[in-house]
Amino acid sequence: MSNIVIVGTQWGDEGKGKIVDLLAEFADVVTRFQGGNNAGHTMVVNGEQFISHLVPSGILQGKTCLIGNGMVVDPAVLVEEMEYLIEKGVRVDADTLKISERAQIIMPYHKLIDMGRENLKGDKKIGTTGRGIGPAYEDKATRRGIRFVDLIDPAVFREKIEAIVAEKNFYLEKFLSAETVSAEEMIREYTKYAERLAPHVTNISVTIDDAIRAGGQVLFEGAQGTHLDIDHGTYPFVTSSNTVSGNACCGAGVGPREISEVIGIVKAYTTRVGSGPFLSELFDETGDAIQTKGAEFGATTGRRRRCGWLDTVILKNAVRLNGLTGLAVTKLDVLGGLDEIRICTAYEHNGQILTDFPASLKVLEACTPVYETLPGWSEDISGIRRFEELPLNARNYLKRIEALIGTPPKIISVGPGREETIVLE
Ligand code: 2SA
Ligand code: GDP
Ligand code: MG
Repeated sequence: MSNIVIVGTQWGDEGKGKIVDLLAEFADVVTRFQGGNNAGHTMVVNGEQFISHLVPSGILQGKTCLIGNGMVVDPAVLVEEMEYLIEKGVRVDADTLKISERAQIIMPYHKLIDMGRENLKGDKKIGTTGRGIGPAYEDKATRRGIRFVDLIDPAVFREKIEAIVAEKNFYLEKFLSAETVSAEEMIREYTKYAERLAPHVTNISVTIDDAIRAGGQVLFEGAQGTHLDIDHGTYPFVTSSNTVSGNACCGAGVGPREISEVIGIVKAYTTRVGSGPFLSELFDETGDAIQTKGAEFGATTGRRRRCGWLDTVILKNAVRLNGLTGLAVTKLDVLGGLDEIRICTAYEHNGQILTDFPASLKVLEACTPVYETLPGWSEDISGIRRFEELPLNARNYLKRIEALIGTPPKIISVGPGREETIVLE
């Protein structure tokens, strides 16, 4: 039995939802540990598509799903997502969905501040999802956040709201010229969520510990990607949480000795949504073709994703930062039909070759990508289920990735469906 962390290696949207749903068959518990409804995780089962923003991607496999303490949760979105899943016939009750009593609550003022700040920044904006993620983590760090344990206690909730509302309104009105909020309206609205969600609120660290002691297997589902990590990503063009595997421990309440495997999800090319550096970005018809064939639109906001070649400088960074034990390479099918495929293997900066990802955005902006070129394949590979049956050039592409970053692919995904998968070993 092993407890596995699954993380994105690039800038998110690598296909974590699909791989978590697939691996959840063998798990007992699936937990998210960071982020909120900025995430959009897609699962396709029997041709039907499900997109989850807060509920872990193990829910379709009927597993116990946990919302970790490291998350920031918009209760309106959670309730809506639960109703959507129930309507689709998925079992969502107090046994299959548990919420950490320590998870932070996203309030209406967090969303208004997020959007207000982005508007003020104009073309310097981060390109956030506008879901209030940054401001909610900010209040957590400055110890003014509201947690689920507070939400479900009416007196505590009222006290916390009344203590903060004047300050939030001052900032919204005077600094952001944004609309303000009403304490009474928030209390009225959030009381409904509290009543709906209270049966699900518990200590999920204990739930995980009980499962592990009973010999069960736990999957830790990362959101966003390694290069959106608040410490290790392309700061300040990052999200406001730690997305790397180490945060699975903090964000779910387990010790590091419980983790035995870390799988990095690698999209066979690179995408990014929002602003920020992206060295191997394509601005030509090849980029457009990948964007169209890969249907690269944000699963939360619908924004068009920027597309480019695979970049092994960032992948090597992800291997080290997450301690990856294996890869799941997704969307290999999307590269079919290209004459040539390029891999960015290093960056050139003022005549020097860099193979470690630089921290300075100024340095990154002055870098140019160094590429190697491999021959492509023309076959449709979406029906292939065995590695040996892949076209030679597709196999060579995968072998080259392994050689460049030193970590083996364990799963190859050739389509969005759960079954469109090649499992190695
Ligand atoms: P935020 O909202 O504060 O977390 O935004 C900060 C940056 O993090 C990026 N970010 C994402 N990048 C890729 N995928 C994400 N989820 C959605 C998806 C995105 C969407 O699954 O497609 O629908 O637009 C995600 N969430 C946050 C964000 O673009 C900013 O660059
Ligand atoms: P996540 O945030 O990492 O879970 O990824 P998203 O769900 O935001 O985006 C991945 C998109 O690619 C979704 O629309 C998936 O259905 C789709 N997808 C996943 N794996 C594959 C694959 O191997 N091939 C193709 N063509 N699509 C895939
Ligand atoms: Mg996504």
